[in-house]
Amino acid sequence: PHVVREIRRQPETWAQALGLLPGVRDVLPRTGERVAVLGCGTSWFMAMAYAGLREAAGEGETDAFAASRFPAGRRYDRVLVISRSGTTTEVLRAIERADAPVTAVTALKDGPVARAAREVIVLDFADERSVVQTLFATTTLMLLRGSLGEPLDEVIEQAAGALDAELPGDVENAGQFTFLGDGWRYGTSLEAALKMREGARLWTEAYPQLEYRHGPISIAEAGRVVWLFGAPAPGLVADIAATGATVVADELDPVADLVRVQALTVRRALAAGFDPDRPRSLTRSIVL
Ligand code: F1P
Repeated sequence: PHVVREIRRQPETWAQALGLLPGVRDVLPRTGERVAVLGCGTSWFMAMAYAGLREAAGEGETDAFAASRFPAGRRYDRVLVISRSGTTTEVLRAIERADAPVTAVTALKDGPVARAAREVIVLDFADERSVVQTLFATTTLMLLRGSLGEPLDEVIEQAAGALDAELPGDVENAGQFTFLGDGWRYGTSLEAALKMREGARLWTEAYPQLEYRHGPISIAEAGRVVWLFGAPAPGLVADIAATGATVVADELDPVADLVRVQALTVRRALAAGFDPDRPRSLTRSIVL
């Protein structure tokens, strides 16, 4: 499958993208600017992760929206849109509503999104043959993390190690997965859950960590997994373990951890006889 190669290419492709930083800094949000970040599906979740990171870094107010839900009339200094295909209709309509300079991050150099935006960052070297997004999404997020000044060498190393990581049998074979993450890690949790749904048709959910005990824990039981992105809140691991569910909690960077979920998704898809490149009912881009 293409997606297997695309997952494996991530660490080197991230390094390549980070090399673009000096040339793209002026079209990315500057310190103090009020920014909206938009996308659909996986691209929306990457937008959420970046928004959380940018605010935590003290760089300025940052709102993430599903492109279809971007309100007209809000004042922003810059709008950043993320679209691998560069053709998604909701993103195009959101650009029409934007009352600020728009920067697009896309794999398609001369597509409709690139033409509608004022500035474009083209990540064509991170484009994918698989419908299921892995490489483009993480490359975008790593570029944006780099723009916030985060040191990322260790994340790249961790991800390279995560490619071939073996997971315990009860995780490999579980019937249901819930991903939990706080702050920007909520975005990576949503993406992990979407990946397993799209790629392996598994029942998955995602919540902010502290929301989990407000209801979602009701379905936890043996044979199901609760996977934590980032350090666990006090008492959370014990509360989950008491249900019989398996807890996954590691010290990995959330993007490196996402690589483990991508690889597991492919293993589960192949074991179930699904084509992980072409999930039923999904298309590469939604053009309305
Ligand atoms: C966004 C997206 C993908 C999803 C599917 C449909 O596409 O929602 O995340 O996997 O392929 O489109 P894009 O705007 O990033 O191309």
